[in-house]
Amino acid sequence: MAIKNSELILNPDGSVYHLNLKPENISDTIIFVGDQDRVEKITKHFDSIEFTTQKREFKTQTGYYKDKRITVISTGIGPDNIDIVLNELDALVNIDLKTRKIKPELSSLNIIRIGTSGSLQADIPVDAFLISSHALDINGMLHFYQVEGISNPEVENKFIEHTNWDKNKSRPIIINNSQYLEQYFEDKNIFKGMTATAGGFYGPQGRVLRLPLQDASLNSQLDNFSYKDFRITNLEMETSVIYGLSKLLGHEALSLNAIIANRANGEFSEDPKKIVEKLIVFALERIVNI
Ligand code: R1P
Repeated sequence: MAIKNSELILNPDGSVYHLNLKPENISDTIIFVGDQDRVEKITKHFDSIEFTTQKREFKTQTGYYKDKRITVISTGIGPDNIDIVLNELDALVNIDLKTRKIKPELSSLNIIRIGTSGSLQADIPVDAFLISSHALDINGMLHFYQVEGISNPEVENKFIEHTNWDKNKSRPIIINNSQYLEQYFEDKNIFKGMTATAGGFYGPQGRVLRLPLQDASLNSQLDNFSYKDFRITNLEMETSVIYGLSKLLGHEALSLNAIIANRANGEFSEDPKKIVEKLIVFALERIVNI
């Protein structure tokens, strides 16, 4: 059955509504960044750039780094934007935009997030790199999809018990990364751990300016959660929904974090731009092998 115009919205030129992209504009290997200004910090390393567009916070460039065709796209901040970016990217490869029908053979994208993040653990210092082995969703957007098959109820229940999680908030969901992609980024200097993804920067990450929190102890409960090999290493705002939607749609996803703050000891990187640049160079060198 054809997907209605109101559900899959296309621009007059046939591109998808928010991203302004057509199928030929993207590679199957896609780097996500939050900040639109970070797109060119990546593509400045490319040998050639064949395509550039931007609508709102969604800036996209596609080109070649060595022999690898790579697309870089900025998602802006937060889970709601990831819902738009992942659904529209998936539509570009898995829906025939002319007939508006789902293609009989589905394609899988390789998605690598290069983002910044705050460490929750004293032993994971500022300027470190961290691969999200799992993501802990404390935001709730994913509950609008059928997530039963991708969650980890045993660990989630331990987390709910440990934090005395308020029943008025969405149930936390834990999602695994892509083991397929992780093998390309193995390195003895990179930390690994479970990344918590919050749906906001202040209250949802335990920051108090003028508003009191529903649960002022949540950050310390995140820090000291420990069950089997699981501990929560860092906080940011996209990884769980990138992992969740990628699993549901059949794509591979991995989140690479430059640790620019340490919430455990209050430190902030003296040169966050430098550590992000270092992570970009590292990631590109590994992405060419995928
Ligand atoms: C908040 O300042 C933003 O920074 C982090 C968070 O996930 C959030 O998007 O990542 P990026 O630097 O990749 O945007």
